[in-house]
Amino acid sequence: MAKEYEASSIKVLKGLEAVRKRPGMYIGGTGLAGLHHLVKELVDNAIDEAMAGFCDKIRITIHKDNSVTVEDNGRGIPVDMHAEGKSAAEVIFTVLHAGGKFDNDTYKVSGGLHGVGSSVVNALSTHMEVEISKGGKKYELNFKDQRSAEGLKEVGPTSKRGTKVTFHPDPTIFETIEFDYKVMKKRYREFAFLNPNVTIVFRDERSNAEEVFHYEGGLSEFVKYVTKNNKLMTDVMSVSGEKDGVAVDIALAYTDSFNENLEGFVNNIATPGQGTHVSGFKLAITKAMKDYIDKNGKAADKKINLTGDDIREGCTAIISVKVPEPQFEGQTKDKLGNPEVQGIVSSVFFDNFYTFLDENPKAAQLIIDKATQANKAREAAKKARELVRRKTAMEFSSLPGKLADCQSKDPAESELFIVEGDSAGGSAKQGRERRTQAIMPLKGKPLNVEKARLVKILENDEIKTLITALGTGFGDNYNVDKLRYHKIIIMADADVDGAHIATLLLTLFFRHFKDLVLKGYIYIAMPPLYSIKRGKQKIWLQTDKELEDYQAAHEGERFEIQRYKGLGEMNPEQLWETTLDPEHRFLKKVTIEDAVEADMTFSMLMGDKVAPRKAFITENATYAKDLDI
Ligand code: 28G
Repeated sequence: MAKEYEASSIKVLKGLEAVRKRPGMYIGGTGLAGLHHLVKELVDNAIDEAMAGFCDKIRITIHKDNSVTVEDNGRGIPVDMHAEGKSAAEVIFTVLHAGGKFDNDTYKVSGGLHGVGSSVVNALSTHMEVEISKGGKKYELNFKDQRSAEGLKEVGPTSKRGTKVTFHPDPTIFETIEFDYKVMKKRYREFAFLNPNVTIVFRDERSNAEEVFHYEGGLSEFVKYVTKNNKLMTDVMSVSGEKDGVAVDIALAYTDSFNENLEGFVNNIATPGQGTHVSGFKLAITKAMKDYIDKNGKAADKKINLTGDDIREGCTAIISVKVPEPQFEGQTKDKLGNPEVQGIVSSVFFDNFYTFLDENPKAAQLIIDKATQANKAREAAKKARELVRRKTAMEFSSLPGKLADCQSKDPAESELFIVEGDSAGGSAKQGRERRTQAIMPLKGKPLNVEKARLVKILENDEIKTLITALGTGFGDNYNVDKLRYHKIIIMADADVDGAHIATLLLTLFFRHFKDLVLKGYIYIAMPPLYSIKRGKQKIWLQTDKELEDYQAAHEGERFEIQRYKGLGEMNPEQLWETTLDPEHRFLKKVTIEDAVEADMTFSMLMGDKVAPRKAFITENATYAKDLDI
């Protein structure tokens, strides 16, 4: 028996050793995102337990020593004994892929990297402490360097139920073990909105911050939260139903915004790539509105042929489905593929929404009026777009004069710099590497697209030039395969004006070229503040803090400090050295961590309400730098 146990232990450790050798394969990487992934693995398990209906409280605590505890009040991980004298719990923490649950009657959190399980967390931790409360008894199971010397121990009686896991991430594996409270927080709020019966308590003992997420109102409160920076035109309406084992929950409201904002979730996982649940919603809302207008509309309204886009202008909706076996598609596995879900969502939503319209004629008329205005604007935009299209076709042979294009025709190696101001633009044109780098200088501030309808956007010269340069076309005519640069780099000063320009451009990309953001083509240049020359060595420093650290580390040595002022004050060589040269420059890739938050941020930054914008700018003093969309 002892021998057998030993043999199986060796096999097990080999499995975990594989995770330690190539952590990236299991958690995506060893940076901050990988570190956070460990917490996510555990929280996902707790969420699975909540979705199965056995748990209504999840606690997540970051401790002072950067260990993290996740605790749920579910059924507790099974403690029965397996072959070879091991408990089921020990197997879950030591055998790769045995961590997830395979009960067929529950929804699992299982897309892409999800669900690789608790054993991966153990594999990448120096220590791990597990406490299981179950059947009136409390058990402990401790690991050091992935091994449990004593196995599962019963330690006494308890009236509680649940699982509590504390892990200490291995500092030799991770680049950092400093958890980021703000980044982690978002996901927990979202989960609480999606699961109104669950309370999540998130604590950070390093700063004594604590947040309790619990939203009785569920998705309706989610919609209120998402639209808090817009003016609401209707109340929030919500629809819930179930069909063929698929649960559908939708909440929506209309705001005075020109954008639509549909956010899909499948088994609590956000689907920025949308999919069949979102298309089902779109079909149903279009059909319900059209049927309603046919039956009850005013004569004038009946004459207008509204499109789905018209009907969704200003619509904010959260579409959450629970699907037993979700199929995720697309490059980033963030698009729901199950074909049956479209019809299910569509039929659940249609009936309920049609009844709502029937019972709320005032709200119905508001939506009709909004859609009618959108339709008129769209017709006008079509004409403007025709114009742009014809011009674009002509100008392709001669790109706009303001653009200094690169020689390469290969998008993969081509870069477009959008540069604040003519003077920096001029230096950039001289300092660049002509073969692969194109420069487009911006005069003044670009148009605030958040407050303008399409017609106005297409009349704007700067935007026309930009679209022509990008090569993708616009709106219905948009084709990402025609993109001429795979790096589009926003280059603005590190001051308030520069931050504003960067934000305006990001808004344009986020609202009208979201694809480019999702694909990771948009960057922000981050010119350094200082260069240091020490002997033959030259290095660049981004911040005052880095300079202080450098000075402290090289006390008594001779070195030369140069401070770089705004872009406009650099000569072509300096601009090349600091911002253009791929060997030395710092670029920040713009990613959409959280589409819901990003949408809110833009509505707020570019919208009408002054107070939240002021608060945001004060909170994020270096705001373009940290703009987290
Ligand atoms: C605190 C950190 C993260 C968990 C449970 C509960 C059960 C379970 C977890 O079972 C094995 C395989 C398929 C059933 C299930 C307990 C059924 C009955 C569980 C967690 C057993 C896994 N009793 N809670 N795993 N399945 N919480 N929180 O990890 O057949 S993991």
